[in-house]
Amino acid sequence: MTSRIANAALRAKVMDAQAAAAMIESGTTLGMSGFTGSGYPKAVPMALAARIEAEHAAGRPFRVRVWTGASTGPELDGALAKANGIEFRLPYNSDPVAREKINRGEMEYFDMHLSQVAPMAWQGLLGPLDVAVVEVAGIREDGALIPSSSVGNNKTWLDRAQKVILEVNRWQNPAMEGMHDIYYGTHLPPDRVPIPLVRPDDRIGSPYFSCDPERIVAIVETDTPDRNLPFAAPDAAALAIAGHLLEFFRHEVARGRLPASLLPIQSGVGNVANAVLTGLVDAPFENMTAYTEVIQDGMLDLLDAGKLRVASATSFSLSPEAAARINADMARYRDRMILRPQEISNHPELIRRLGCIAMNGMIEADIYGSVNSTHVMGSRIQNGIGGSGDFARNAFVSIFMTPSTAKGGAISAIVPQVPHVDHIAQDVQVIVTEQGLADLRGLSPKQRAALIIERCAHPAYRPMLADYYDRARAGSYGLQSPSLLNEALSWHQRFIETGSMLR
Ligand code: 0RQ
Repeated sequence: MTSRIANAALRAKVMDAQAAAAMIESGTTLGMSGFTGSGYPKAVPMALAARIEAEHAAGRPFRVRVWTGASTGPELDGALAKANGIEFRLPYNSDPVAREKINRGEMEYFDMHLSQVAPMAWQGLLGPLDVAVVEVAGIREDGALIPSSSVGNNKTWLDRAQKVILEVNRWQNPAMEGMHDIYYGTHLPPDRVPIPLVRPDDRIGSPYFSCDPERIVAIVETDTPDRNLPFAAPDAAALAIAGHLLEFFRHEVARGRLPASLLPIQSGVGNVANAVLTGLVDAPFENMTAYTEVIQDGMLDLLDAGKLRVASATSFSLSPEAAARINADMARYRDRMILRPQEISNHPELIRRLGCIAMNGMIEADIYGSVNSTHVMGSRIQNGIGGSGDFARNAFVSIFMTPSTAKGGAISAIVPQVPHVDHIAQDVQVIVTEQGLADLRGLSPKQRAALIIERCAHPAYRPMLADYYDRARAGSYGLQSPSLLNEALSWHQRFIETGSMLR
C-alpha cells in the first residue's frame, strides 16, 4: 500500500508499533486522539498494553495516565484497562472494561466538561503532557498533518506534548482532506478575544494541524477501521420520544419562537438521539443546520434528504454501514461537514451565540427537573458528563430525554430526588419520555413537579410520585422545593436492596 507520508524527513521516522510503544515509560502522561470511537490510535495502545502485561508478568509496576478527546475503542481504553495499565483517565469513557475498573476503585477518573479540557491543559492544571499519540489521515509534503475522523483535543496535545507519536491510518478516507477547521486563535485570559464564528458553517481556521517535526519521535502506519458500532433500530419508546419532540418543534415554530429551519441542533449519543434525528427526515423543517459534537447516522440521513444544510462537529460516531456510506462518497459530503477541535464545537460562547437546540440523553431526572446523566444509583459511573453540560447550560432550548423506566420497569427514570446532579434544574428546560413532554420554561419548582409527574412519569410510578409529592408539600421543612429528606433517596436504596424501585 502506498504511504500517506509525503514529507521525506518524517517518512524516515516510520517504525513498528512495538518500537514506538517502547518509547513510553511507566508514569507517562499520554494525550491520545479519539472521540466517540473515531480517530483514536489503534496500534500503539495495543503494543503498549502488551508491554504493560509483560512488565506486570515480570513483577514490575507499569501504569500510565491517559487523556483523550472523549471515548475511544477497545484497542485503546479496552486494551489498556484490561492490562490494568491506566492509573488516571480523563475526560470521558464509555469502555465497559475501563468502566468496571473505575467502579471497583482501581482507576482514577476525572469526568469533566469536554469544552474545558484544552483550556485546563493550557492552564497547567492537569500536569505536564509527556507524549501525544495522535491518529492522522496523512502527512503533506510541507509536514502539515491531515486530521482523521475526529479532532477532539488533538491540536492541544500536538502543541503541548514533549514528544509526539503519530499513527497514519490508511483506512481513513484521503478525500477527508479539507473537511476540518482547526482554529489556532484560543488564548487564556486576559488575552482572550471573541471567536469569529457566527454561523455553523463558518470556517475560521486551517484544514491541517501543524506540529514541530523535531518533537515527532515516531510514526506508525496502520489500516485499522474505527470502532463504528451499529445503532439499534429505534424501539417504541425512542419513536414515541422522537414524536413528542417533533410535535414540540412544530408548536414552537407555529408560535414564532423558533424559525422554520429550527436553530442549530446538537444531538447527544445513543439510540434515542439517533431516532430523533431520523424523525426529522420526514418533518416539515428545511434548511436545518447542526452545531454539535458528533455526526451520527441520523445526521447523514438528514444530509441525504436535503434537510440538513451543514453539520459541524468534532467527530463522527457512525455505524459501520454509515461509515461505508460516507467513505464511498466523501468528496460530496466533505463540503457539508466540518470537524473542529472540541474546544470550539462545545464552546459556551458559540453555543450561546448560535442558539443551539440541545438534545441529550439522561439516566434520570427528579420531580424538580435536576438531571443525573452519569451515576447509576448515585455512585456507579455509566459514561460521563461529556459535552452535555457545555450544551445544556448555554443552549437556546435545553432538552433531556429518556425512556420513563429502565431495567425492564424496575427503575423509574423520574424520581423524588436525583442522587447525583449533573445538570441543575435551571439548565433543564424540557424533559421528554415516551409518556410525554414537559416544557418547564418559566415554571417554579412546584409547577415543574406537577407537570413532570403528570407528563413524564410511567403510570406504574406516577401514583407513587404523586403520593410522595403530596406528603412533601404537607411535611417539608420549606415549601419552595418540598422535600422529605429521609425519603427522597429511598427509591434508590430500595432498588439496591430489592432490585426494584417499586414498593
Ligand atoms: O445500561 O447497558 O447495562 O443496559 O444506562 O442506557 O437506555 O441505552 O440509553 O444509550 O441513550 O444512554 C445517559 C448513559 C443514556 C447517555 C446515557 C442504563 C441502561 C443501560 C444506557 P445497560 P440506554 P443511552 C454527547 C452528550 C452523558 C453524556 C452526554 C450518556 C445504560 O446519554 O452517557 O450526554 N450521557 N453526552 O439500563 C439505572 C436509570 C437508567 C439506567 C439508563 N435511570 N437507572 N440505569 N440506565 N437509565 C456525547 C458526548 O459527550 C461524547
